[in-house]
Amino acid sequence: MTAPIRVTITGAAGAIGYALLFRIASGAMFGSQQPVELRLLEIPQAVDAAAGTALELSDCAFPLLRDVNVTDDAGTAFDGSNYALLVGAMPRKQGMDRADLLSANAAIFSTQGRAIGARAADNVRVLVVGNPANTNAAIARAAAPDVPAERFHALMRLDHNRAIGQLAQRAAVAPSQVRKLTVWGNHSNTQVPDIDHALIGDRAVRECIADDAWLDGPFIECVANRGAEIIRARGASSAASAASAVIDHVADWHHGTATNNWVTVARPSQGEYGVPEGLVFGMPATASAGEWHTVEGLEWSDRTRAAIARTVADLEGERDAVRELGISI
Ligand code: NAX
Repeated sequence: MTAPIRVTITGAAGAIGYALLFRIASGAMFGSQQPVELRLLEIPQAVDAAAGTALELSDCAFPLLRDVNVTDDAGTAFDGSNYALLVGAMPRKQGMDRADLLSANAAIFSTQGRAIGARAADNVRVLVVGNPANTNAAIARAAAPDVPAERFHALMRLDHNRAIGQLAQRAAVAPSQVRKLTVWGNHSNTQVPDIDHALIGDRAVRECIADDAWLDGPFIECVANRGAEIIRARGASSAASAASAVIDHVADWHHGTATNNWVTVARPSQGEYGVPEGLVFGMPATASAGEWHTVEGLEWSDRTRAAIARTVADLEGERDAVRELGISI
């Protein structure tokens, strides 16, 4: 019998949680032979709603789902956790400025980081989804100094998948034909989708889609502002696509990335590409045996280099605002 993998999901009663839980339980994340246990963490006011979702999980009779536990206690939620998916966060409310938002989230992610450090399994891997995701991941990492820093990621796979979707549509090919693209930097509108090394089939994107004006303009604008476009169209933010990106990210972490490809992962910089150490930064990476390796040596165009300087400054601004709260990240 294969031992179950324990997955903790925070914000389990939210929109992304609702789209994510059933896919994890069905085997989409770890495969059709791997049992899972779910630990759902919510704030006290939303525990009943999460418990309702747990009833529905039971009603699906998923063969791989061993156990579901709902709690508002972080220690209980992260106890023995192998994967911690930090989805819940404080949303920006009317009248909140960036400092207010960072401060509210610093409290949440410090608490959860400490609980992960104290209670999670030795092999715990952490993916932060709640915004501002990159800086929240840095905060959680700083609160769990005994967990290796490279185990704390922020979700930028949605940005990556959005870029693939746009290119595949434009070239009229299946998304699986698009490889080796990168979204550098922050999961914000300063992110830098970069297709200069990307391929469609075996041809360079710029050769296959011979329209530099589109690639350097509307394509980048679309990917970087897709979240706002979804909100305008649906009246609600991306949920199923975000959950799908979480599945992709963790599945790659667990099983390894495909050969001859890389994906975008935001993880603490170790100084690669001159990015200041510790910033949780979207970079090209491959995974094998549960470890990620940054793809090094890619060259940047002048345009990409200037855009990357802006996304670095964006993240440094968030980092400095958190430091002003007395939190050392
Ligand atoms: P919802 O507002 O639907 O759900 C959030 C849930 O988190 C709520 O149920 C709330 O009770 C819970 N929560 C809040 N504080 C908590 C805490 N301290 N502990 C446990 N649970 C807590 O938001 P949803 O649409 O699910 O989005 C969740 C987060 O993902 C947001 O911060 C959102 O901005 C972020 N996103 C990040 C994306 C990414 O690519 N990194 C894309 C999608 C999404 O925008």
